[in-house]
Amino acid sequence: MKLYDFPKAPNPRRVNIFLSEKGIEVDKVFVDLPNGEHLSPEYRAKNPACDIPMLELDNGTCISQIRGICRYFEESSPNPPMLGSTPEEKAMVEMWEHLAFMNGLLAVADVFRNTAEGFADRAVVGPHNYKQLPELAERGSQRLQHFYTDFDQRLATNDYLAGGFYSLADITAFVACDFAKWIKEDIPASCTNLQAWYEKVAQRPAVQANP
Ligand SMILES: N[C@@H](CCC(=O)N[C@@H](CS)C(=O)NCC(=O)O)C(=O)O
Repeated sequence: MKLYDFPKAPNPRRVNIFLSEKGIEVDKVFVDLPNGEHLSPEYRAKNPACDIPMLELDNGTCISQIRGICRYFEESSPNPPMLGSTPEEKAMVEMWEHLAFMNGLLAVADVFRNTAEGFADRAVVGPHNYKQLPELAERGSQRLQHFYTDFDQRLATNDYLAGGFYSLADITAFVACDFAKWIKEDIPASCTNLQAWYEKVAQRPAVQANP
C-alpha cells in the first residue's frame, strides 16, 4: 500500500494527521506538486482527479478524496475511532467535516488560488485549467470570516465540532485555520471559543508530528 503525498500542502496534511492519530504507518510516494507531477500521464492514469493525497492499495485500487481514504483506514483499523462510533456520531462527523471543508478550507483555497501568481491558470484543483477570478478571492475572504464566527458559535457549547469527541471534522477545520495563515487571515481575536479549541488541537502529538 502506498500513500501519494506532498506533506506541505493542506489536504495531504489532513490524512497525515488522521493516520498519526490512529498510529498507522504507510509507505509514502512523494509527488512533486509545484512541478506538476500530479498532472503527468502516469499519475493521471492512477488518479483522474489529479489531486493529492491518493492511496494505492496492493491490489492496484486507487482511492482519492480524503473522505474515501480516511473511510478505508477507519474500516480497516477502527481504533481509535476518528469518524464517530454510533450512527448519530458518524452523521455528526460527516456533517461538520463537510462544513469545515466547504466553508473553511475551500474559502481559503478560493482566496489563495485566485490571487497567487503560481496558479494563474490553475485556480481550481483537478485535471482542467481555470483562470483566476478576483471576485472569487474577495468572496472567499468573506466566507472565511463567516466560517470563523459560525464555528466559534458551535464551539461555545461543544468541546469538539461533532460533539464531545475529537474527529476528522476537527482535523479539517484545524488545517483550514492553519491554511488561512498563508493568506494572512488568522482567527479573529473575538472568536475566543474557536481560538481555545485551536490551541487545544494544536497540542495533540499527531498534529505536532505533521506541522
Ligand atoms: N477534495 C480533495 C482535495 C485534494 C486537494 O485539493 N489537494 C491539493 C493539495 S492541497 C492538490 O492536489 N492540488 C493539486 C493542484 O493544485 O493542482 C480531497 O478531499 O482529497
